[in-house]
Amino acid sequence: MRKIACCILVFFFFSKKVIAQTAERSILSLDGRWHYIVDPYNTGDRARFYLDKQQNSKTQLLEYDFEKSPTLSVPGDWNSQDDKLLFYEGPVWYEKKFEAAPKEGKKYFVQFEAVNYKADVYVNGAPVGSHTGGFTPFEFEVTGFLVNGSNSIVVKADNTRKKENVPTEDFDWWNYGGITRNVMLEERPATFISDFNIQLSKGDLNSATGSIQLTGNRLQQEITIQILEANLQVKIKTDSSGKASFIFPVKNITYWTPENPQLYTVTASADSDAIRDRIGFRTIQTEGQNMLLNGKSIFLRGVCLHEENPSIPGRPRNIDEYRLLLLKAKEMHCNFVRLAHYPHSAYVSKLADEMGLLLWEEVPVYWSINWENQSAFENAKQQLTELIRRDHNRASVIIWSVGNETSTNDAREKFMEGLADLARHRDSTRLISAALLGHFDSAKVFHLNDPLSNKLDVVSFNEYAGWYFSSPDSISTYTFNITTSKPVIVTEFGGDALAGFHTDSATRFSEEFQEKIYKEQLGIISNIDGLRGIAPWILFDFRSPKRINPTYQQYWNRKGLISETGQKKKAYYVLKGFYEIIEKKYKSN
Ligand code: GCB
Repeated sequence: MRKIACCILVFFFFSKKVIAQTAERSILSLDGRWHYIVDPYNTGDRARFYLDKQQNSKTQLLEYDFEKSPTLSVPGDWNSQDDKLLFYEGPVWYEKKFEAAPKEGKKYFVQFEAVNYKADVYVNGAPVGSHTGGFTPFEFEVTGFLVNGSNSIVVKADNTRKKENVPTEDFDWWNYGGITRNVMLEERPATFISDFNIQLSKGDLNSATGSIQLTGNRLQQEITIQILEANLQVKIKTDSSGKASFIFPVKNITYWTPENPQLYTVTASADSDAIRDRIGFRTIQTEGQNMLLNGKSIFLRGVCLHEENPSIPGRPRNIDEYRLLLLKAKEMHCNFVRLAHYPHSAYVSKLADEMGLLLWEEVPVYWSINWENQSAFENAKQQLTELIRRDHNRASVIIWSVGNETSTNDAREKFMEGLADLARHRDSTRLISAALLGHFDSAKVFHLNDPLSNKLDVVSFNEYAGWYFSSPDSISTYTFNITTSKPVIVTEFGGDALAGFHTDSATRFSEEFQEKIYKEQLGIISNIDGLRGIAPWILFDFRSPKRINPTYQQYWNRKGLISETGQKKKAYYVLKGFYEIIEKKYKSN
């Protein structure tokens, strides 16, 4: 197998460029061109496309042929790579050949950073696993399936929207399908480190806590954890299940902050395996209605993001395209980004660690999930678990969000409270929230009566005064009655504007209309008791099949502060000005 140097914390895999060597593992990238067959009638299972047959005689009846089929780039959604597939939803079969030389005593895993929505994976014709959920990483062991020489991998990616899916059938973003993120084949030792997490203990700047898990047949080993630049070394022993938890004192650490995003190289070495990652150390907690980063009060100057940017149609495909998204947030003086409404690429949290941005990460429990359906609940839990496991060492991530704008009812409470419990159980050090739904009453007072708030650390909500309610002129007459003793974040407000459409501020879809919404909203929101941050909707215009106005939208949600071609709208400057003032205020405190 071709060796690519690797520096990995298990389940974090970045582009070849940023990977550094450890002796124990090697990674073969399976990115590149993959053959594809569009299968609108779902023929491939019966016709056994996964056998990847070639035409080898004149008489053979073969009604598919990957080798003669066109190719798509992986990573990448199919919608933006083939005009015919812009609106396509359904199964698409992918195929790629790769060379391997499997070694005795090693284990091999094929890893996907995300496939939207369902993936059935075959290696050399054999099924190796299926995964459901479009935005989180997964892997299958393929040790016994690889052969020396040429191998074939076939993936059936199916983005059919279904009632029992998470998200369900109705959502306000493009249902980009396919193998949207990186694919790799990893060689590991027979006993390997399958999980490792370390961070400062909850509310304690002087101790680090975490755990490590070995998988394989030599489960009891000594592990050395090292943070060389901080002069720290600790030895621990795993138990008969391969697990060890630890807590140890730390000193001389420069704490991670958005202004100084200090990262340390952390290694965990067992006899048989070693991993390495760049990790920042910070605490996050609430105290009454205050939010404290490293014990100091913080205000979140945020913005929402979808995983789309003006440099490329569709999903970003490499780290630089993701960097652009975060750079634009930083330029606007943000210290916080809400990654809506699903887990974004692992590049984003890694970059946010490096660039100094705090993150809100969310699972696609959006609008009206099939709350009574046990398999939907299991799937939501699985997506949340995969996300936390992927990002539990990212200092940038301070909030796990268990969903967005879901109406209250008993089954929904049970479902979402279950997710909040799960997040807390898996990670006691971060805050838990959800973007809740409230309402304005006839006296223009906003109320939030959501029992889920009791399970959350931060009470967050979306409101659209000036867009879905009334017009910008009357926003100043709206008020908020949020009765909570917890910190509050306004996780969405805004309105559509077509970049370049200028007229008066009473005309919908004009930049002036949107600008006025922002000016007025910032006025009323600033009066909310316990307000600790805002994340207006949204940094960039994004594709949505629900936004069909032929003059202004044309399948784009136009609530971006920047257009899909990179043009900044007037409201952008309003928000930027507001953030500059807040930033100065917090610096001088
Ligand atoms: C919302 C949703 C968001 C939509 C936005 C809109 O409340 O959370 O996903 O895109 O409103 O534009 O209506």
